[in-house]
Amino acid sequence: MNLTELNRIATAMVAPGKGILAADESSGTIKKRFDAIGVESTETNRRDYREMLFRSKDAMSQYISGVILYDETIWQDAKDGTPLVKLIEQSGAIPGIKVDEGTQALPMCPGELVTIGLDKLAERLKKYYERGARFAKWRAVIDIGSGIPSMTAISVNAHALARYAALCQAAQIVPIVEPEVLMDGDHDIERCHEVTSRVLNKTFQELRVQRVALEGMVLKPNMAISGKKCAKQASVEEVAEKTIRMLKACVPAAVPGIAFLSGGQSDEEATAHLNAMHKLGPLPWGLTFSYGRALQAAPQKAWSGKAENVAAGQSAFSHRARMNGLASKGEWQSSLEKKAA
Ligand code: 5MM
Repeated sequence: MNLTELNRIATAMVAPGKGILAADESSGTIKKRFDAIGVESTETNRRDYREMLFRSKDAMSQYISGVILYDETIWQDAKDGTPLVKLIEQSGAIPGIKVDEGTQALPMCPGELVTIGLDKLAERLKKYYERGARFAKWRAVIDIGSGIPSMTAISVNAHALARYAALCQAAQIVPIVEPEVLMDGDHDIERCHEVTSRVLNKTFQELRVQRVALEGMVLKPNMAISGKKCAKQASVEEVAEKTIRMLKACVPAAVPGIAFLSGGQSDEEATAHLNAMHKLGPLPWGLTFSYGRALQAAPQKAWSGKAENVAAGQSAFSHRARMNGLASKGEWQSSLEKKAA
């Protein structure tokens, strides 16, 4: 393992002003997104949509540091025959790959999930590296509810995240470690803060046990935030303050960067929260976005599966990428959104 190189890539993934595009929706998830805009989820439509994003010059060259791909996408070629991975590289961004294989019910723990995909992972990573992937992603899902999460769910998911991360580093691939505590439910921000802290502490404990080099990874956490159905929604300032307090307590400074998931927040909320956190600096790690929905909802709507809307889709994507790029430096203002509208 060349840790200097892993650290160089991890640092580039969280460079100030840039963040990660999570375009790794599995076939089931992208179908849901396409259903919402009335587009059939065929292999060609998925390719055309993602090609539109990766050919968005402004966004990709200025505000996107890396793209997380799904297995299907990493092997696909653009309409003109150029591999999609090459399009990403040519824009200056780093290609990455989702390597988990989704979740399964966790035995003995009703309502809880464990992420799978460790079997033959070393072989798969080798092929992905040869294709150009320089980082990977694995997402663990932790739900908050009555009596959950159990310590069992937190523990087995942290163990799998660390097994995955160690395999990635051995294959010279930077692991994005994503333990997502869902924002579904009516819990308040305090409960999210408490559960996420437990999950992060356990995850870093496992990473250490399994000898993962913290300097060669990126953390992708949720923010400390109110549950979607909670009657009392925390303010932007409170989310920023609690999230930074939580991360400072749980994430070692050796980690080069933290890139948030958006988790169902609105586009503008996700941007405002990241921006507000940068007002609380200096911070010990790079802090940016790795958004899926909060970067793609607008371009999906603008595109709606029509070739004549490609320019509109790209401009919607570039706008969100720019807004989040500014937020990653604490330079975003809501008036910039209004001006663009
Ligand atoms: C883009 O969505 C990713 C894939 O999810 P599925 O495996 O369920 O299709 C997801 O892992 C994503 O990378 C993160 O959760 C962040 O996405 P959001 O939309 O929460 O920012």
